[in-house]
Amino acid sequence: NFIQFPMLKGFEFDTYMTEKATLVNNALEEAVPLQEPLKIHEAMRYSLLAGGKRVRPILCLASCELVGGAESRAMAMALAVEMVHTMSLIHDDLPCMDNDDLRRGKPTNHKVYGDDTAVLAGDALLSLAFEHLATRTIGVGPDRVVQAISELASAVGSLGLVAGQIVDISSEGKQDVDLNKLEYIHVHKTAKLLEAAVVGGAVLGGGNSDEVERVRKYARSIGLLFQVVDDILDVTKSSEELGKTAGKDLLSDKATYPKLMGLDGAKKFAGELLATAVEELGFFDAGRAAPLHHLAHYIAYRQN
Ligand code: GRG
Repeated sequence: NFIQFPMLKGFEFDTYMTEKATLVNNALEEAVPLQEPLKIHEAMRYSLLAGGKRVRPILCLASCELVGGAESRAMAMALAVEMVHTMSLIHDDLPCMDNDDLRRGKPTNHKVYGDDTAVLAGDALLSLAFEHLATRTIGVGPDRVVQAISELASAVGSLGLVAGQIVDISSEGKQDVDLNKLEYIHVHKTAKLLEAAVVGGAVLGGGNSDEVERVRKYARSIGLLFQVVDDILDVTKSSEELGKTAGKDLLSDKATYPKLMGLDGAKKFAGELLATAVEELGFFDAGRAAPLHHLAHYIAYRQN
């Protein structure tokens, strides 16, 4: 890596991630205090504070700093994005969606609090995300705050996450999912929110329109990269586990990148997406771009 990308040298990425995640975790804890009605706030906090890599909020803060903004300007946006992400996971796990029992290593929200409370906890987090962004953003003019709110709203709605989810659900068990449809699902379910995080960070950090469009392209690439790598890991983990229990990729007939392009094809595509993301960062100061550069590599080379 360092030979291919010398600009990755001399930056303590692990320390950076730990410090930013701690900052985000403390701020989330404060943003959703335990208060009456206890049940709903407990359920919201249960999923929001259950760990998670905090990739989206860290991307948001890194993007703000890339364009020269103080991190505090994008903190409310970073938290809002994580609230939206968490609510989408709570709803995704419900029996009427994916019906999952475990999330972030713990029983899912509805398993602990019941379906009714889990739906409401998701709704409340979605609403709080926008309230928090609108009322807790500091040091930024109203035009930029409105722009950030609008980015997040469009990433979530019927042309964003919800679009990805409905097309995904409608495709279940069907054999007609080609590369175009697979890309549509992933761009909407995953890349849109990453895009809102990165673009929102740049907008609140004071970025000009050229800078904002550059980071948008970066985010679109790493958003899709995230999913392509997820699909690759499913296959590679499955083959490691073969002989014990076959991984889900081998058992399900769900379309994935390795299934549609072959494992080598999927790896090549991941490499191209990483290269596109890195190219966009080439237009910024290398030192300031180091965190986003490392984040792209982290997404490309993660092992889980
Ligand atoms: C957003 C209004 C609204 C409704 C939700 C259920 C739904 C519509 C959308 C599903 C979205 C979904 C579950 C997308 C998958 C996203 C994804 C890649 C999750 C894993 O993200 P990580 O690895 O997880 O960052 P952690 O736990 O580390 O945060």
